[in-house]
Amino acid sequence: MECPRPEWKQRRETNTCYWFEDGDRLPQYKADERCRRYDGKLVKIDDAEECDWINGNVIPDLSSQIGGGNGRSFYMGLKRDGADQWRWELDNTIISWPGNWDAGEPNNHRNKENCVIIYESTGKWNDVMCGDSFHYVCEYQIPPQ
Ligand code: MAN
Ligand code: CA
Repeated sequence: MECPRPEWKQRRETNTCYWFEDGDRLPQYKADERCRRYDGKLVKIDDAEECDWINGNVIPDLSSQIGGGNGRSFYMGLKRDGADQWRWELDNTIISWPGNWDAGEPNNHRNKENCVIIYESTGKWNDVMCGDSFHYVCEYQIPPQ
């Protein structure tokens, strides 16, 4: 099986496909809608290992795929729920590892930051307002044969 589009990157160990969109910048729910169009979801990062893989292979600056994208940020599929816990939209589970937060994050600035971005230059995470527009990373799981 293959990824939904040729430009998606496949992680062979897990048969997961990833795609960074660095054309459009969209609010979080629109970014998720866009991922769904390809039967994907905003990316779920299960553990430190997957995080490293994504930073090394998917996030353009860090993996030097295109470079020159300083200062850009990418949405992932993690959201603060009503009980103030970080929950993955992909499968509605609570995050089960500490995450890759930037220093001082998540700070819930002005009490309005319920979504999460990845900084391109460092791979670190920051909570932001879901209505703000950013690039995004989609994930697609190739079904078992
Ligand atoms: C600063 C920090 C971040 C916050 C943004 C909001 O960069 O306080 O935590 O998310 O501002 O613009
Ligand atoms: Ca923040």
